[in-house]
Amino acid sequence: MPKKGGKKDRRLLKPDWQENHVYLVQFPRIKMIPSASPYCLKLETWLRIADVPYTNISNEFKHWSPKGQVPFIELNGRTFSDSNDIIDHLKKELKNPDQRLSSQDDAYSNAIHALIENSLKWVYMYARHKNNKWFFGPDGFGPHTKGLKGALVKIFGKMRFAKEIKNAVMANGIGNQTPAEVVQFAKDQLKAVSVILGDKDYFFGDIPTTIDATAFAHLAQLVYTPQIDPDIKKYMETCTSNLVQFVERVKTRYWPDWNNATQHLYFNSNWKEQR
Ligand SMILES: N[C@@H](CCC(=O)N[C@@H](CS)C(=O)NCC(=O)O)C(=O)O
Repeated sequence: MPKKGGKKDRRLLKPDWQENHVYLVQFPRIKMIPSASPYCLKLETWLRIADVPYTNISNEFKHWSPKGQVPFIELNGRTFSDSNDIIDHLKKELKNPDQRLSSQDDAYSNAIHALIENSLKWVYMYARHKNNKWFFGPDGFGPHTKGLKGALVKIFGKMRFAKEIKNAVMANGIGNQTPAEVVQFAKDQLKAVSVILGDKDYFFGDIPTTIDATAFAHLAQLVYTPQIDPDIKKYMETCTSNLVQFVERVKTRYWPDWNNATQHLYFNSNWKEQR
């Protein structure tokens, strides 16, 4: 039984765990997109691509990883943090959808990961810094923040997220740019990702790998959550339409429950039964 890594000296949210079953702790669903956290959406999509059995657990805005974030997982009685570290661990211990990639493919995959997760993502982070009203509105976490306790979550959650995003965009430098500069940056980054994908179904051909989960999770934030300027989505539709089609392809194949997840905030992980 795999027991490497992770934290074991921490109270488990799922003490009666099943062996080799992933308990994925993440934000509850919202109406715009199954998760406005690209890291949560990436990890959940990855679990589906790798065909690893998992159960969602809401963090209820109060359960955080030892690093103070979501997502995190519990696996075989231990807690693992950070979506990328979790994926690396699961690839070693459970399933590896990247097995067939050559070492050169791995290197490209790392470079595409950096382009998307360390560069393109600032486009929607900037938008979230300028406008975060929707976070706790009816299409955001609003439905999960009813009653007195909910009102407190709303106030403190909004402050926490606003501060976290402000610190991040300011430290990155994009926070000081004008919307027009960010739109241009978005177009340049999108063009690069679009050229790399080309006319392939997935980044490495016909079969999805980890980078497809990463790309999907971040591109979906651009497609489904508010951006600083409508020009960004228009550009995607007209000049990088292969990326929009890619999002749709991954969504159709791995998120047959997308409508249930968004319209009804369905959190069950029995996605295959909904195909
Ligand atoms: N590098 C981490 C980033 C995770 C992250 O930034 N999570 C955000 C939500 S998108 C979070 O938990 N923020 C709460 C906080 O830091 O206060 C990963 O890949 O999991």
